[in-house]
Amino acid sequence: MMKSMNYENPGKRCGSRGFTLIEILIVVVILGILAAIIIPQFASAQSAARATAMRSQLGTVRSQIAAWQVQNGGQIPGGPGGTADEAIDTLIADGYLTRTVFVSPGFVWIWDSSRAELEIEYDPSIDPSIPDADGDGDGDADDVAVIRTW
Ligand SMILES: [Ca+2]
Repeated sequence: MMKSMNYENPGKRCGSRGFTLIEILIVVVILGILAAIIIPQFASAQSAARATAMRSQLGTVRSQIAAWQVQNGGQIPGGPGGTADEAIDTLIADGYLTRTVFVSPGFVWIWDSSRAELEIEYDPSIDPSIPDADGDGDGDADDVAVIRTW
């Protein structure tokens, strides 16, 4: 009697049932589709955040240059003919900045030491992953142009 019942349901185990291969494959495919949707959005948000962070840094350094000039009789931080790094080092030495302001890869400070004007440019030959400065979801020549106007 017992032997005949086992032959009727040879694949059935008592009390537990696992997932079939098809069920597992369906779950894996769904997770893959979700990842393909979500990961590019993270990359886009990261690119936009990188542009926003650099713009914020630029604004901070510019305002501290202006404050330094007010306190130092309109002189040029770093001296006439100095570089952007020399100007920033002067601000750090005098307590206007707490540390060196690092630029994200591809960004380059442009310092006009005759007028104490700090600009920033993006050089795609240094880092071709141009940050999305205009918020349209991609990084291209338009973003390089936008960064130049900051
Ligand atoms: Ca863009």
